[in-house]
Formats: sequence, C-alpha cells, structure tokens
Amino acid sequence: MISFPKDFLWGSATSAYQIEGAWQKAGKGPSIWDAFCQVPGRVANNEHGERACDHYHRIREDVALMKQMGLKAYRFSIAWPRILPDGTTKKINEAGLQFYSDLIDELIAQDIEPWVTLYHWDLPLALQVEEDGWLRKSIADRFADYARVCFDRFGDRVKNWITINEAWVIAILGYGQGVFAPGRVSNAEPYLVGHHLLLAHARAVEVYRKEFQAEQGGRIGITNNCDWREPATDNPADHEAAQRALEFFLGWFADPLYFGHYPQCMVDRLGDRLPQFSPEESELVKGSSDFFGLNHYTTTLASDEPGRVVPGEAHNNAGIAEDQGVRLHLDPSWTTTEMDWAIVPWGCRKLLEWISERYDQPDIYITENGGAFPDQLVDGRVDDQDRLGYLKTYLAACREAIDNGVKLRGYFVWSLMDNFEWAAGYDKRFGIHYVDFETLERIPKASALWYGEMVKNEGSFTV
Ligand code: PNW
Repeated sequence: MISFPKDFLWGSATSAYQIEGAWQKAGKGPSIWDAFCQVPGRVANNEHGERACDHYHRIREDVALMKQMGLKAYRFSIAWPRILPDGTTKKINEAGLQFYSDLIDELIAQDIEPWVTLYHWDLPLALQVEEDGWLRKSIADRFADYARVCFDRFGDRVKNWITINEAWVIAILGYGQGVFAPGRVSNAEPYLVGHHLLLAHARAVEVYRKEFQAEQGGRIGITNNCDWREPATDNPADHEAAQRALEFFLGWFADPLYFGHYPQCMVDRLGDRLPQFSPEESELVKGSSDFFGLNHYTTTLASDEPGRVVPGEAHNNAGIAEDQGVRLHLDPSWTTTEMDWAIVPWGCRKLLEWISERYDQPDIYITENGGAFPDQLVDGRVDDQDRLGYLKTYLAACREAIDNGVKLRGYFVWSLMDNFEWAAGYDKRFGIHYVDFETLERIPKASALWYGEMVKNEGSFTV
C-alpha cells in the first residue's frame, strides 16, 4: 500500500489551444498555433485546434468531470490572444476575460483550486509577424503587460500562477527544430529565445510581486520540463555526458532562476550563441520562482559523443545533440508509449532527487505527467490498463522521492481529457477522459475512475 501526505495537492492539467476551440469566437485574435496549423504538412493529417474539445462551450460539464473525481486543483492556461487580440493592451477583449472569469468562478464553486498558466505556446500572431515573437527582447514588456491584466482581473480568485510552460520546448521545438510554431530552424535562435523567455517570466513576476502579491496573497512560478538522462555505462565520460545533458535541458532554465546565471558547461560550449544577463537582469531572474514547476514524461540513456548529430534519433532533441555532445538512446528492454517515450518510473525519482539536491530542496509541483496509449472504446468504456500502470508506477516513484527528502507537494496528471496533441494532432490520446471528436462526448477511462478513487482515499493505492 502506498500513501501520500494528507495535504498533497491532486490535480489534472490542460492548455487553452489544446482544448478550447472557438478559435475566432467573441473577439479572440489569431495565435501562432492557429497560423502554424494552416501550413500544409506541419500537423498530422493537417489537423488544428479550431474546434478541439469545444471546451469553450462546455466549462460546466468539464468542471463536473473534475468534481466527480474529487480533484483539489485544475491547471489550465489562458490564451493570450483571447484577452489581447493583437497581443498588446491597445485593445482588451472583455468577452475573453469573461470566459476565464466564468471558468474560475465555476472551479471555485466546486472547491477546485485554479492553477493558471499564462503562456502555453499560443502567442498572439501579431506579435510574431510584427515583432518577431520571442526573438526580440521587447517581448518581455509585452508579456508583463499581459500578465498585469490577468493579475488585475483574476488575482482576487487565482492564488497560483505559472508564467510560462516549458521554455525548452518553445526554444528547441519552435526555434531549433521547427516542428512546433513558429516553425523556425536554427542552432542559435533557441538560446536567444530561451533568454527572452526567462526575462519575460521574471518581468511578470516583478509585476506580481510589486503590484499584487502582498494584497492578493498568491504565489507565482514557472514550469519547466525535463526528461531524466541515465548514463549509458559506468564510464566516467558517460556520467559526465548525462550530467551535461541535464544541465542543457533543465539547468538552462532553472540555474538562472536559482543561481542567476547559466550552467558553466553551456557557457563553455556555446560561446557567443548564449546571451549574457546584465547584472540587473541576473538579479531580476534570480529567486523569481516561488515553487519549482516540473513537467516530466520520460527517460533516455546518455552516451558521451563529441560533436555527433543524429537527426530524429531518440527523444526529439537532436538539434542540440551536437551542442551538448551527447548521444541519447533507449534501452531496448524499455517499453514505450504511443509517443515512443520510454516508460521508466525510476527516472522520475532520480530527476526529482537531482532537482532537490541541485536547487536546495525547493517545493516541487509536478504540473504534468502522463502518457499517450492506444485507447480503444469498447461498449462505451475504455479500459486503459497501460495508462493506469504508468500512473501507478510513476506515482510510486514520486512517493519514494518524498521518502528520500524531496519536497514534492502536488501532482497534476496530463491530461484531464484527450485533446489536440500539437504536431501529432488528435491521434495521440493523453486523456484520463476519452473524447469522441465527432460527438465531443467525454467518457471517463479506467484511469480516471482509478485516479478519482485514489484522490478520495487521500492518495492511498496499491500498485
Ligand atoms: C508537453 N518533447 O509537451 C506540453 O506541456 C503539453 O501541452 C503536451 O500535450 C504534453 O507535454 C504531451 O506532449 C511536450 O518532445 C512536447 O520533449 C514535446 C516534448 C516535451 C513536452
């Protein structure tokens, strides 16, 4: 029998573009994902989020799904262009604000704590076209202005803010490999974009702390994603490679937050492709997260491999393979999900312990964890034993990390429901609720029924 601390926070997560639909409704401006999906070949089957799960019209029904499971928290994101159609405060779209206000009210009425992400990748298209998106430093001012509107309108009810979701994905997949919006391919832009993401985050936190936090009493942080990197052999070079890979993945964004500067191995290897923080910027970024938000899915092996580039190999980050000098590969004995991501629960424990040690035991929230599996709807039910197994074994690994001193405070399963899985479209189902994309009906999978029972039993379960 496994059990979690009584005050552990149990939730589920989604993001705006992946579930809302209503892409042109009630004054919403276009985002870079609306545009990216229009380019033939960028998304599987040329799918898009124009309707998605139609969550925009179903907030009562969807909050009821959470209530049914007894969830304590729900993590969702605000679509920036729904609030500010051209990205700037020149025009504030009241209808967009009303939608999120209604969602927040409904959550609170059902005793579910809203956890709000301000940026989950749907940049207002105007900011991309007219101001080069995250490539320009002025984006930090735009983001701070947008964040201020959200704090001002929702901060009376929202006490948990996440500025940016997965800076690594935005930088590497959006500006390195070009597989996510805005689809750019470069080996220098990701580092510039990453720099501006950190500055934007820090500016929004500054606004919150100076203008809202004392009065509203909430907290604010950022969510970064990281896989675990396990040395492929006992060879010291492979140990160093794994450590380097973790620093290039998570240290890139977390070191500045906790230490005020980038990891030394990045400075050494990237030369002038890695921007520098001015002393004032370093001060602004350092200490700017009230908690450590972590999205974690998988693990790879890491081998030292100076200068080798292997496009398409292993887990999606061949673009920086050369920079970090690491070859990523899988142990053939590992099973994988539909994303070809290996299922390695102990990697989750090791990553939590690595974070805890490197950053001196911060409060950690896993803001995403879960898997895509080949779900079958049979007689109105989805018996997703593979997802259930994934969740149980990853949660057992989380519990071990807590036993070992990690201050893990909460867990949000990705995702509340099947949704638009970015470049993979609707084929890859991550939900604990099945969505019929014809009728838009939601059906709890076995994993949702189990998760709800586990939450109601205050985090007790057997593996
Ligand atoms: C995260 N990778 O995306 C996102 O936050 C979610 O919106 C998404 O649905 C979920 O994980 C599942 O993919 C990622 O290639 C996308 O390393 C790609 C990677 C990592 C996370």
